[in-house]
Amino acid sequence: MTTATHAAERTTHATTSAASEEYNGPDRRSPIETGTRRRQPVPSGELVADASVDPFPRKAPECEQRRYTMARPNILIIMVDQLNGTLFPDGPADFLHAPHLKALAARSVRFANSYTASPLCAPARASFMSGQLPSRTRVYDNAAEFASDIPTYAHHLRAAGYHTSLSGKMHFVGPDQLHGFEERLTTDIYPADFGWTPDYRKPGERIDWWYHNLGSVTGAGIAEITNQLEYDDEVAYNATRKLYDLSRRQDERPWCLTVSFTHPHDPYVARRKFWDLYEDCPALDPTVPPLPFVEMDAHSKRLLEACDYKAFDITAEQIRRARRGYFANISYVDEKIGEILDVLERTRMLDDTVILFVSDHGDMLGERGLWFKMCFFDGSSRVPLMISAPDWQPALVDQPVSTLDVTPTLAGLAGLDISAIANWTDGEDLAQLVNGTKSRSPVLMEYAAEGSIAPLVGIRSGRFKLTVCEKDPPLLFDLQADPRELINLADDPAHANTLATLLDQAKLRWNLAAFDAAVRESQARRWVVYPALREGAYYPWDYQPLQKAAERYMRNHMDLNVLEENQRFPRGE
Ligand SMILES: [Ca+2]
Repeated sequence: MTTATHAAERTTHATTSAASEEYNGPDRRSPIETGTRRRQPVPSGELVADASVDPFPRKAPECEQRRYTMARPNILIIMVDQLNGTLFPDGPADFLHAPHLKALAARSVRFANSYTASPLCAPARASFMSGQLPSRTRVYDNAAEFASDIPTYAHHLRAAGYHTSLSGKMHFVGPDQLHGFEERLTTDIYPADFGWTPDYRKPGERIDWWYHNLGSVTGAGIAEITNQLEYDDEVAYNATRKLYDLSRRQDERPWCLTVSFTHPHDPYVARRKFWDLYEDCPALDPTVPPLPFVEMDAHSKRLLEACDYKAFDITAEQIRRARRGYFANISYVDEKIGEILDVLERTRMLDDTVILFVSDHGDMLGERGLWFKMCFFDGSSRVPLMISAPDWQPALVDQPVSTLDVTPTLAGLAGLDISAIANWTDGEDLAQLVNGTKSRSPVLMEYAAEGSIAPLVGIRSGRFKLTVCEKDPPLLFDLQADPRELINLADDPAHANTLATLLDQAKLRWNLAAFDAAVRESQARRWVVYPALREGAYYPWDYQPLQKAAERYMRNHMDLNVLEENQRFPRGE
């Protein structure tokens, strides 16, 4: 057998082991042909993927072959989980040890009043990715399927020629674990199935095996490794590895990398190095002490009951320790973000990259006696949002905005035709706020998951925030006069006009009876399907990241001279 035949056989073998894609041989273009490429217009014609670098080479679809005339920035989305937006009044609060986020804030437009579309993980993320409210995505709760046919920013950008990838958490429920990403570098930290389905047929019933309880508060403290630390260590590593790959790949496409951490989500357990930073922290006590149960609004009472609050006697010291662990985990995530931004800078991509920092929802952190999220109070519903873009001057924007706005805003920054995606999103392009050409419409929120017995909807309009639920009296707060949301103005005759105006807006926007019926039908379907799927053999939808080890490092279907050159960045220095 000749050497050539051996080589051909090995190539055939590699093709087979790669499972799905044709292997076109190592890239034999010279380093000069493949070297410089930042912010180059994409030429028409087929793009050549370097299979030795990109683990998922794909033939360029037709849409990538369009001729782009403008330079398009790369996009790095850094997402965190459960980071309270009130701690980011203008970048990170002074007391937070977050040097990298503070540096990022200094180069960003900071949106001080940014709201999640829904204060719970899966609904928030489906809405964030699609720019659609939960009533439209039908991702009502943490176990509702995100349908594959709903366009996300990953679809929009990919169709326009972007390489799209995700390192970390997105809590997609259902068999589609990509939703427009070409690749995921890690699995998810949360289950992809229907197991966490709430049940509106049994209002007030606690589902003990998966509902939150206050054990996160009583168990706060120090640990060097936890389930969540293991995950985020992996997320950061894969993100930096991906950035190195993006810096040296042969693919001319701009990229959009989403890096999504699970911290500072509870449990409030942190590495000692970060815990120790907050020994003298001035913010360990909540600004609003626990409210007497009888004085709470109906939804807050339900949330406390859902958290089994009677089983816990929470002390002031436990509250301080929980908040300390939470702040420490902000510092942990800040360090990881620093590692990522450092690679971005050293690979010389920093100045051509839009960097967006956001959280899915907040955490009440013991304010008024509440923990976690699941309500529209600012601690739960407000999130940090900062955007650093090559053409945007750093600034602070006070006007309320939404995580729904991310999709149209990214589309605008990437040079897409916004009108082409406008029908697919409930959000608005924030460039209009940044350049002062348009103010934003009132910000909308929805919640229809655990702790609720019927959907809640919210409107933040100017200084006011209204919450409506068919089962509860309305809540109306003046965020300017009463930022802690302690005085419900819904019964105040002096604000009757404001209430009537906002209630009219809610009535125009939502049919709450139909919303409730849709949620109940979705839950009921899953209460049939999920128990059935747990009988007999179980086929998990949890994402299995493909490693393609035969396409990494040194392999004999590669020309090693070319490989060493292509895997180096920068070249020739
Ligand atoms: Ca979350």
